[in-house]
Amino acid sequence: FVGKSKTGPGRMFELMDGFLKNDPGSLQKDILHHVEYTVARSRFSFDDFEAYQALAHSVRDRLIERWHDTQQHFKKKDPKRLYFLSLEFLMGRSLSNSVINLGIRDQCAEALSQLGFEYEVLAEQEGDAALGNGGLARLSACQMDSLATLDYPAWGYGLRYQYGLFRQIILDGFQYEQPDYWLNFGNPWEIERVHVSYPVKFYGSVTEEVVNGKKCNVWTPGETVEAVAYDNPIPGYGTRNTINLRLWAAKPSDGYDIESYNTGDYINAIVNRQKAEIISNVLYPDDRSYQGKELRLKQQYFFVSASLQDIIRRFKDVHGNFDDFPDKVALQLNDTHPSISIAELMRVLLDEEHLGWKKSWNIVKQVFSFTTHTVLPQALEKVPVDLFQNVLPRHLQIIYDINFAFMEELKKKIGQDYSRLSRMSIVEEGAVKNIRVANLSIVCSHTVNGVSRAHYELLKTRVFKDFYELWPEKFQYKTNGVTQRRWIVVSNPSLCALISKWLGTESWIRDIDLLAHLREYASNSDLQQEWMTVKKINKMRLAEYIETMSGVKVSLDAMFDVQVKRIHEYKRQLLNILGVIHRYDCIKNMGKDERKKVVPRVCIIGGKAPPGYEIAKKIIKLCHAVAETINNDDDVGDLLKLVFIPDYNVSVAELVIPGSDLSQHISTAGHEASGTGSMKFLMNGCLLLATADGSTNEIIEEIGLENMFIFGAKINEVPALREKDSTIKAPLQFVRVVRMVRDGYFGFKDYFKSLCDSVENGKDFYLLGSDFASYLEAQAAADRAYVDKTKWSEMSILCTAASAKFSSDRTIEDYAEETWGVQPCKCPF
Ligand code: 9GP
Repeated sequence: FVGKSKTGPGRMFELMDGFLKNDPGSLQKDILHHVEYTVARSRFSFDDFEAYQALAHSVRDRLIERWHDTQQHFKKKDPKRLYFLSLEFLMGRSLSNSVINLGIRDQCAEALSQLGFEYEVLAEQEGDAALGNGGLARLSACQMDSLATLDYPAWGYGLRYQYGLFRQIILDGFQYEQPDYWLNFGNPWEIERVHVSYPVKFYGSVTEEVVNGKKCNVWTPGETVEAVAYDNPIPGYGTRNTINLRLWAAKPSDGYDIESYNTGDYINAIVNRQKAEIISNVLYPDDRSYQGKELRLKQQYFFVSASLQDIIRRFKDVHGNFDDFPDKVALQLNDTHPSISIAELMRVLLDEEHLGWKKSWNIVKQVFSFTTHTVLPQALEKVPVDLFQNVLPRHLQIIYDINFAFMEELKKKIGQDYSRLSRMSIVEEGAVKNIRVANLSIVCSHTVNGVSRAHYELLKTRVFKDFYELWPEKFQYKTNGVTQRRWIVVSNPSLCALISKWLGTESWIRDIDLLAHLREYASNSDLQQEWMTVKKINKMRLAEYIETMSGVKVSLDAMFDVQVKRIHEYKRQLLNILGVIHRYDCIKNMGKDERKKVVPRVCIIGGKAPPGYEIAKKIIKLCHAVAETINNDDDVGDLLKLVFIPDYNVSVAELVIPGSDLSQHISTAGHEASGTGSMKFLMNGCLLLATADGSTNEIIEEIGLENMFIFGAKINEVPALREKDSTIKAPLQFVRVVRMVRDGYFGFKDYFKSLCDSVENGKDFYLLGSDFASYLEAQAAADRAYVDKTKWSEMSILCTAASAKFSSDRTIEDYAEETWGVQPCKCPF
């Protein structure tokens, strides 16, 4: 104990009345305590939101206890720790996940019901923590859950953006972006650590000086910003282990800058200091490209500099020198966003710890592992050298030195192959000189991971071919996974109960391989019936939501066919909409008898378009325009509905996914690195209509082609198809539906012209035309399967059974063993 207390630890514990108890009575007491003293409302009068806040604080108290015990245990054992560096985490809501992982959901519900509140209603009060764009960010959140559950000694580090991903508002079918000031009503899930803060420096100049008889590069920075820690406890399921997600917020530095005050302009001096906070203000809402943005570079450096200072401080608390650093520290680079940490660690070891180049480099190359999440060359970050020079002059020097050593080594291996040398160089020459951040990450990491087998193949043969040929041993892949805690237990409680009933255990929630035993009952008619009842309950929830959001009433007998994800041309929401137009066109041209055979569909699309991505925004508008026509056509009625779900986010996904019958993952083959949405749908017994892209190839192996609807060109066929003019191969149906849009059948003729142009006249880069016929065939196969209810329910059960491989628990175990070299460290309480 620090401080002057004469009270021993045992007595302290007694005074605290031991650990907090989890029975409904104790929870109730705590809730009321927080109503009165934290929320500061009278315990005789508080509303749903206040009750949510009090409940959240009661749960948080329990998280903090476990967090303390876990950190204490890690400190005592001093295991090798994993530090997961990511600029994005899409955590969603914390309450629902925390009460499940702590095992106190039912107790909370009972405690609340005696107070006159409903747990579900309170859970809805929480806004999403949306500190990320899409797949990469949600994957980080799933992986944190698995790291905690599997007892790994891990920490996450990121940025505490004031504004999360924008809110999507739809007006007249057009997307508008509104800021998501998610902290407006406070955030009970974080703990501000005012005493954990580090100075982060920018700009300035570097001079060569002699320090202690040695030549050194001395960086005199021009700006200092303070990074303050906000801790977010992440509880594991079925374990006391609770790990930390530390997010940094920028605050003006305390340092007294006499000069600016001396100018006499006190107000402006203060205003300028306040500008420091801009760094952690806003998340970049586009995962396609971040090239050349000063603020983006500052965000990246800000969070890695603070994180490394924190990591090194923790290490030095126990270790006298850096010899053991690689045995105690694994640094995971989640994409290239944190890769500047390589240069920063080098700088600290060289300039602050004075270890010399050889020793510093030897440490650096042992600690970093890098995972890339894209196949799109335009998404590989580049930073203009001029920008680097201005913002981080010392880091640029270090990167040049690393590159020089690398180029020398490479020349020895490959000789004077200048074209290859220039492709592999960390510095890109040209009119604008750039730092290629991916090259830096590969050169300096011991391992480079892809996120699915197909992605790995593309990395090897296309994206990083030169590097693979040089260092094949560096390249690995870890197929992505998602956490069953969030994506079944929290989001689909009825299915969770049903699975546990049939497996006779809840152990699958931690030991996902058990889920495969569902296969044994897939043809059991009792299970099938119960399974479909659960599906119906979830469809009812979703139908109610759709009606509230869009006013469209949908029939529960219809197949709910869903595509929810970021809107991108390569994800091909346009193919989906053109398919819906085709279906509509067919129905309109059918006779009465034929119509009787039509399988009714509710087509659901949701997702945000990056604000500056014109074509993506037009796709959203087209979806609304088509929906307007179809949904108001009495001639079609319940046979077809099209709805767009606005502001798609994690909590909306929790509602949509369990209520889906069919889901679409239809990217042009070779464009989706992995895809994780498909895994969530699969877990929830939803059939997949997909291209053989990303992880889908591995899903096929688990469930079999006969239980999916696979269509379209294969990855290796795409380049050749692109060579040809794809419109020549486009079938008549395709030409016809594009013409309907072009001719203004759905209005907005001029507005949609460029959208139509993007898939015709030899410009169909994403091959909608050449895949259209097989897409329609796959859709027809899904219709046929849906009619046979027994078959469909069996396939649905098989989907869930086949999803075991796609748990993030498996991904994390693979990373721990093959990449990070970390072991579980279980808190003994
Ligand atoms: O686009 C990929 C997606 O395929 C993958 O599943 C996900 C997680 O690895 O990362 C996505 N990438 C991004 O979100 C940004 O590049």
